[in-house]
Amino acid sequence: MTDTIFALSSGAPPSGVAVVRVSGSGVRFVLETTIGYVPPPRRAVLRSISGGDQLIDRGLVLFFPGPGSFTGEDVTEFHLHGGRAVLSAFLAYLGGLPGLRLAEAGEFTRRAFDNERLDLTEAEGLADLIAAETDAQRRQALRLAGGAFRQKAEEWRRHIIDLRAHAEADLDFSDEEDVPADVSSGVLPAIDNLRAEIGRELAAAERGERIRDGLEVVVLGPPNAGKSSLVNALAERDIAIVTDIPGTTRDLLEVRLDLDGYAVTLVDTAGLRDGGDAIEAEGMRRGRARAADADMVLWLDESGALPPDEVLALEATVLRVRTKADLSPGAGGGGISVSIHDRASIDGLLRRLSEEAAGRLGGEAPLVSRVRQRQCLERAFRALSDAGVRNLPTEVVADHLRRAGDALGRLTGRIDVEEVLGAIFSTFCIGK
Ligand SMILES: Nc1nc2c(ncn2[C@@H]2O[C@H](COP(=O)(O)OP(=O)(O)OP(=O)(O)O)[C@@H](O)[C@H]2O)c(=O)[nH]1
Ligand SMILES: [Mg+2]
Repeated sequence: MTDTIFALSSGAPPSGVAVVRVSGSGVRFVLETTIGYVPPPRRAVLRSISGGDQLIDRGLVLFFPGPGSFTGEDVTEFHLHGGRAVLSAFLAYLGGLPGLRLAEAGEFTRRAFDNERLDLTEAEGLADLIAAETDAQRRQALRLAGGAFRQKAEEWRRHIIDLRAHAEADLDFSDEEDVPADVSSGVLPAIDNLRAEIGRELAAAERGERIRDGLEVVVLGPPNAGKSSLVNALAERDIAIVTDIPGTTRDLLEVRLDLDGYAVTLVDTAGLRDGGDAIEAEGMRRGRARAADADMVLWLDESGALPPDEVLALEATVLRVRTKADLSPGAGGGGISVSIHDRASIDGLLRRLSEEAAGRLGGEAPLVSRVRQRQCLERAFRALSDAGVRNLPTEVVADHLRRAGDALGRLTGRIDVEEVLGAIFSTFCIGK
């Protein structure tokens, strides 16, 4: 028998209402001691809630009997007033009951997973849904949490098991005359089809990961070009220090933007120039390193000059921006002209960035949104590629198919080592 766990599942107090969730075999006992009886399943009851001999609060209480609950165990929810004293009294009381302890991060979801109420991709979807900051992230997470990826992965895995059975039948009966010698002739095209289908999901994976993690846009340019001023203007927050002294910014500064539902991380950097002191040089090194992995670089320059070769050589899309347009209106130079004193020019640049984000991340949401998921699919893809090679001995084909199936089993978490699961669930918040 496992411990009965409890936690505050709603946000930090004070709040109007706070939800304390309890899961495990001790739930009925908790209900008996706090409200005097076990309420009917899934019906909210308004009750005085006491801890020992003192009244703690009055609130709604719900009981979800296992196995049809979120965790698969008996679960109860107390909807209390979200005051600090209310919560600390109630949590202290629960912690003093025999067999009860505070839940660890992600432990409710972990129990749901262990009891097969959800698979690993759905658990990841739930974590993403809680972390989602933008609409595209929310939609993607909801799809994952709803089982879209699990269903696909299970369908693929069943198909692979089926193909393996065919290949192995071929193996078992190859001596028997009444089974045709080319049993596997239907297997190879089926392997190729499956491989192509998984390949299509892999091709969309980078987009899926970007929706989740956000596009990286790094702001580069000479010192004093107005990089920090522009970052502040785009974010409409005073994040970076701005002075007329060249070399003001040294550390990388990040700000998250929500551009029409797409998450973007905007990074301010130290101005690029020859020389500068050791601190500035380190700042430039960090800026260059960040730009090397960026999706987009905004090259800022007062004159609208072309970026240097090192910037043009970056993999990122480089967008030229002429800054301080108010100082030399109508001046030439390529790229987009902006001035922090002209809101319309800032909004124009934001629109341009939104278009770029929508162009890269728009369309139907991909199934893959995490490196872990992509790696599992890649393993399955490689194993299917190996299995699809012509003229292989049947037992070799069967073994490659087994590897492909195992990779999908790891994706959904049905096959895995404890430490991987531990690492994933520990990233959840407490109370989830
Ligand atoms: N008139 C005008 N001044 C600007 C504009 N943008 C920035 N400035 C000024 O230009 C100076 C430098 O701005 P910063 O934003 O600190 O420039 P930076 O590129 O971050 O500089 P470093 O961090 O030193 O590399 C400050 O005095 C700003 O007030 C603008 O659009 N118009
Ligand atoms: Mg700066």
